[in-house]
Amino acid sequence: MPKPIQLYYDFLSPPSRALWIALKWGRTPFADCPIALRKFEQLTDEYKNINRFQKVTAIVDGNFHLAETVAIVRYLSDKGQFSNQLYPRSVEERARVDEYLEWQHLNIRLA
Ligand SMILES: N[C@@H](CCC(=O)N[C@@H](CS)C(=O)NCC(=O)O)C(=O)O
Repeated sequence: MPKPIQLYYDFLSPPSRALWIALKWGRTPFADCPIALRKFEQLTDEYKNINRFQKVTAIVDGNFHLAETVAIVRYLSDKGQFSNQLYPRSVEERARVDEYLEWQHLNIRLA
């Protein structure tokens, strides 16, 4: 059985919360790796080796490190490790979800 991904997150972070809930809901196995933003744990050298941008969310999958929540969703989906109900396989349905994922950066997150 492959080693589960490690998920670096903080519940203070909306994208982290969304991904954590999606993985639980979709029954994607992952190892919990909380990073306390209030303690500035994202700024340690140790975490910089996990995510060079020093933000949550990030994952480690074997030797592969990836940041940016939306990129993580697409990566896990391509690997068959993300719920097809949340991120569909059909080109049109996926495009509709992608439309929202691109829209939310400037219209929900920024504010
Ligand atoms: N677009 C990124 C946003 C990353 C981001 O801005 N994370 C914030 C929390 S929501 C963070 O880690 N802030 C800590 C810092 O800037 O030091 C994603 O979706 O993962």
